[in-house]
Amino acid sequence: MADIKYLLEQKLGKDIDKSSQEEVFLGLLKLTKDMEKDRTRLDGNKKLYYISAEFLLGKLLSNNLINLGVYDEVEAILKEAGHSLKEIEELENEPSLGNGGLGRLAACYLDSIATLGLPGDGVGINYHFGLFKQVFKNRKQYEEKNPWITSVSWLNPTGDEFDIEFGKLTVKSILYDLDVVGYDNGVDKLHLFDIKTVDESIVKDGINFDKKDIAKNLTLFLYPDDSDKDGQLLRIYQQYFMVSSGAQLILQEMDNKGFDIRTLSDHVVIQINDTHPSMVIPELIRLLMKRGISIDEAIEIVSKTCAYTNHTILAEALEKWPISYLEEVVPQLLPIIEELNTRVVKMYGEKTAIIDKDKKVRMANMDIHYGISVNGVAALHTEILEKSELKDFYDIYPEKFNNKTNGITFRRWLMHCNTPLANIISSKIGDGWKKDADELKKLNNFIDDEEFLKDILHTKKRAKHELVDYVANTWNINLMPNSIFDIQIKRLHEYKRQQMNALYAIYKYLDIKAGNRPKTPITMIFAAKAAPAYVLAKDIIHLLLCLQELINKDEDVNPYLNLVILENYNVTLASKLVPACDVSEQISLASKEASGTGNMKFMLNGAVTLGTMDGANVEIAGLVGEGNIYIFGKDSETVINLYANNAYNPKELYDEDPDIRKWVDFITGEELLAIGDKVNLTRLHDNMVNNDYFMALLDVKDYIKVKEQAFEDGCDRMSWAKKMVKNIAEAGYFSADRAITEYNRDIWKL
Ligand code: 26Q
Repeated sequence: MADIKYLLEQKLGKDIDKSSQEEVFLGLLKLTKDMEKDRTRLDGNKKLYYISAEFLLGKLLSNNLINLGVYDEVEAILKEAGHSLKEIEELENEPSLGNGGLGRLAACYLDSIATLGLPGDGVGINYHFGLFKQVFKNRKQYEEKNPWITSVSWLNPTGDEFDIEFGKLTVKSILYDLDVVGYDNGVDKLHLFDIKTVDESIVKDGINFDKKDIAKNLTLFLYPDDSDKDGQLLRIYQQYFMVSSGAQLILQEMDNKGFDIRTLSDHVVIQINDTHPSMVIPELIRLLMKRGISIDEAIEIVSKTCAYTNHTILAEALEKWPISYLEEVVPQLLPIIEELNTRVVKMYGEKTAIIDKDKKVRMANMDIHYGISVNGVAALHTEILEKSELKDFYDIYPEKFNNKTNGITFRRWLMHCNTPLANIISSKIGDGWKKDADELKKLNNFIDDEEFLKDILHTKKRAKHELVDYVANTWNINLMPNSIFDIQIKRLHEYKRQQMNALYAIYKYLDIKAGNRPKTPITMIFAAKAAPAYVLAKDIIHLLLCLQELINKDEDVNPYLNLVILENYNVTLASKLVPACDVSEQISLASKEASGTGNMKFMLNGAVTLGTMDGANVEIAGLVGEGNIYIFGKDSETVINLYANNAYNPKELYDEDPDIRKWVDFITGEELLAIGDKVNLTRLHDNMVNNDYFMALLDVKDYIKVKEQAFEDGCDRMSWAKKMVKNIAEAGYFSADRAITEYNRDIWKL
């Protein structure tokens, strides 16, 4: 203890109690980086490179202190000096280098790879501005730039540089490394590439900038809006920049270790996180050929090295780039991609071609033909890939397909975000679960232990109070700590159906107005960012903000029902919301959510899922059993058939069911029009009645019925506490450690 205090004061150049919060933060950051340097660099004969356009890291200070095993000690030292580690943590900018699930998954996986002691580094892009900062003005979303890099930060310059050639220009990529410290283990690295000529001053109002000036904008933003051609070209520039830098780094490391590049697949495995890094395949082939290897051999070597994870079955998210775009940005790859395509077509015909009849390059097709593995991210998702979306490929390569149900790191999503809960769990079953999550099953022995149940309820209440205080201090909104907390937090997308949840709010508002008061008050919490160009998603945000105003201001209703949509959802906010949740909303249209990982975070923190049989919800249901989850809605088979037969008609439901009509029409009724914007509300209303592509009206009645049941059950706290414990006890399966162990066993073989 004295040691850390001494070292920290050395960094500060003065006593801790004489230092400001900012000074203590910087001192801790430097000290943590020193401690990480002392950890063993994880290494071995074979190494994994996890390439991803996104790593949604979240703040790192506390996470790193936990993994170094010094969090409690540091907290105590600071406390003694009159400082609070919790407050100091807040000073760190969140690196929001991801959009959502896929990016956060990559961050959780880095944590587990290091924790399991595997040699495996991340490869990505050092965006200067992470996912936009969301601001609400006049009940609408606006976007602002979201800088995170400060003069002293987690980034370590390495001095490594690589030339990256595009059709029209050449840039020098420079490499920064972040240490990824495993829990009670060594360190891996996250390699983030940048260029020196990036110019932050080209950002005009909001997040607008000149998309054509590649030398100035290449690493400026995470995924700029790609709804136009310039945005799409910039995306291709970013992708190639990442994979060419990564491929050169990989070959350099091979050389440095004295390995013959012909033996690449013995020493390297590359996990391609969705199709954003897929150009690594032709790029590696090109680089091997430059070193004198024949094209046949180069293709064979690379095909044994790469593996592909699919994260979505939504058609619009499957990347297809016009050949002409690739010609413009990376002409050197075209002959290789064409050759790869020719070989595929010769062997298997046009059905699984890489270049389709519209002259677009299908990135996923390239990954599947020229990789060792294809995995989905939940059992149902993988089944749908095999049976329908990727059936033609499954018929050719059944042995390549495998499932890897997603997982989350329990260090961040329990030990850090909900330390009191982690402590009472350890008080019952010891702390073996921190390294072996399966041990949480031991909690099954305490489902009837009244004292334990009371402790669990007490912890939940405490978490709610903390959240209520935070919301009051940050936004001046007062929530009811004694209510049931019903939470839906995730990207705003029609398939996730926040709009269906809004229909519940309308139903409940009207029901309370009619005199039916819920036994226990209900707090509905949302948080979600909408893609800047996604009109309907922004309309749904507008609806929620209007409902927030209507409901919270109505004195007949607000003692029984509150609704808020919190601004700027990110990892930091999620860590405050997850511990406080009673009912976890996982209500995507069945077959559309590949897995979900928020569902796992909530479950681990003792929330009960209200969800459809979609993604990993299916596996949660299987683990906790019927009485411990609330399932509603049509199943994936039914939904897939409705699409196949074009048999869904929302207008019919709207016309024939007076309840549905009443709720939907409320969106453009006088109460909401008095608050909101007619254009947005009308457009949304029209879409729900005449389009409703993700079938909210199909499931809404069952949803409301089952949700009401959940809220009623929630009033009996002791029987609810048993459900909470069952959920925590079965959450071990969703540890990222389990997922990574499977990746290694089946694919990487490190
Ligand atoms: C593609 C083309 C053009 C522009 C953007 C994109 C694009 C960008 C981001 C496509 C997809 C993404 C992100 C997808 C994603 O986050 N998927 C989520 O992955 C999680 C981790 O596996 C799953 O749990 C979620 O179910 C899935 O939605």
